[in-house]
Amino acid sequence: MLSSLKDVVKKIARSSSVDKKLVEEIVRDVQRALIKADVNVRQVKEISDAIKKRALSEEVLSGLNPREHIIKIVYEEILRGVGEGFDIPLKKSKIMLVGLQGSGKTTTAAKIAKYFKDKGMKAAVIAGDTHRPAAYEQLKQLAEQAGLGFFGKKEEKDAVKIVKEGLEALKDYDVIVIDTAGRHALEEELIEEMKRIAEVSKPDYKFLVLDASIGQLASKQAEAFNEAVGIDAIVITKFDGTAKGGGALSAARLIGIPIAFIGTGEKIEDFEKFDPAGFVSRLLGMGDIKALLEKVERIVKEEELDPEAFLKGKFTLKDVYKQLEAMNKMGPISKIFEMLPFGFSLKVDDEALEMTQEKMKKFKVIMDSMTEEELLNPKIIDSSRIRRIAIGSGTTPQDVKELLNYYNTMKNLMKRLKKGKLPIKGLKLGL
Ligand SMILES: Nc1nc2c(ncn2[C@@H]2O[C@H](COP(=O)(O)OP(=O)(O)O)[C@@H](O)[C@H]2O)c(=O)[nH]1
Ligand SMILES: [Mg+2]
Repeated sequence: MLSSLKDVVKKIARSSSVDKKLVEEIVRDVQRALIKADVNVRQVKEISDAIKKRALSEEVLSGLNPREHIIKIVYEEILRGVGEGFDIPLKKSKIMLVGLQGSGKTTTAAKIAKYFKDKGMKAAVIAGDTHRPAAYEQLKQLAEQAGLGFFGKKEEKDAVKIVKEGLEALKDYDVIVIDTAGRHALEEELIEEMKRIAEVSKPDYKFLVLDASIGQLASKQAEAFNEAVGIDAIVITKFDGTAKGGGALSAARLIGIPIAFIGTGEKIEDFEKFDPAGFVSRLLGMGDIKALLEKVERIVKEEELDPEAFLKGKFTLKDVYKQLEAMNKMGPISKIFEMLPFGFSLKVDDEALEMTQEKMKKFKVIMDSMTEEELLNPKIIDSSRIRRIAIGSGTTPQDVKELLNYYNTMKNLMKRLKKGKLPIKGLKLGL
């Protein structure tokens, strides 16, 4: 869902220049993507207006190029439009789930308990849905499968009684998640039952389980449940199967209720804590860009490595030297490329590019034996120079040739990047 946002970021990254026309195009693309994802229209306008205004007026932060600057703005404004996360502390607690029938409560009950179990806590579930005949079996199976504590009574019709007994029976557990019955609509009988279960269980948290596929309707549902019983956080389910997931996200934001978790599939492990920043980065296909940018920034400071020169075709053995220094900190060149966004991963399986610590040291020693002229213009290094350099550095001519081979392979790679034969034309390292 919202996959077209990735294309927006790609478009920015591949653009040769950033101008008003590009900004307007980007704003239109963002609008289209958000509307397709069923985000509330007023919010779409707010987000796109803010992007446009900032992109056209804000000064580019020093250290960023104009493309990075625009991507940063898009990222920040979309993040602002997404609901907040809910940090649930890892301590003894009772969590009651509410929501309409079919929204994913029973599945989510097991998923939440499993989440805490994976953090090393004792977690259990209570089958508080007596409305749906199969609910007991469903939760029991899930609990068994995930190794969770379980309490339920198959024949009992009084949900309040089950919850009361369950809390007593499971009092040694750290986290207890209470599943409840839903209806097709929020009706009086359901509200009554939710209130009574809340009274006897005194939950630390009440989570509303919302099906993402209902899109913007999520906001009405959340409002109604919040009014009826009070909601601490939202769990959005079925995020995997819908193009309308933006609706539930924006609903949470509009109502001001944080999002605790997101369900992304039927299996118990298809579940994640909602982390807005990480979520939006992924939405935009930005990979580990933040980490990479920080790293590059640090290295540029330390080594005075010019990141632009790094990717330029005109590139001497002196740059190789700097690269080796940088690699010491960033890891091998193939890893650096893997960290680039847009799913761009360069298969660097060329043996010439393989770099070990040992080889790195040897290359540096060899370069230390070269003249300034040779470093700046490696073409002049013929076989007699190779012999001289090998002797001077205590290596073999074979070693010197290996370095030159590495240099040529790297130089070609840089040329291809510069010419745009690889899909990150004109990009600085880090974008
Ligand atoms: N694809 C997908 N299906 C889900 C997710 N959560 C629940 N479901 C499915 O939705 C259906 C209803 O879920 P259930 O937990 O029984 O909902 P309840 O009636 O609210 O208890 C079941 O078929 C679940 O497997 C999810 O995150 N993704
Ligand atoms: Mg259920």
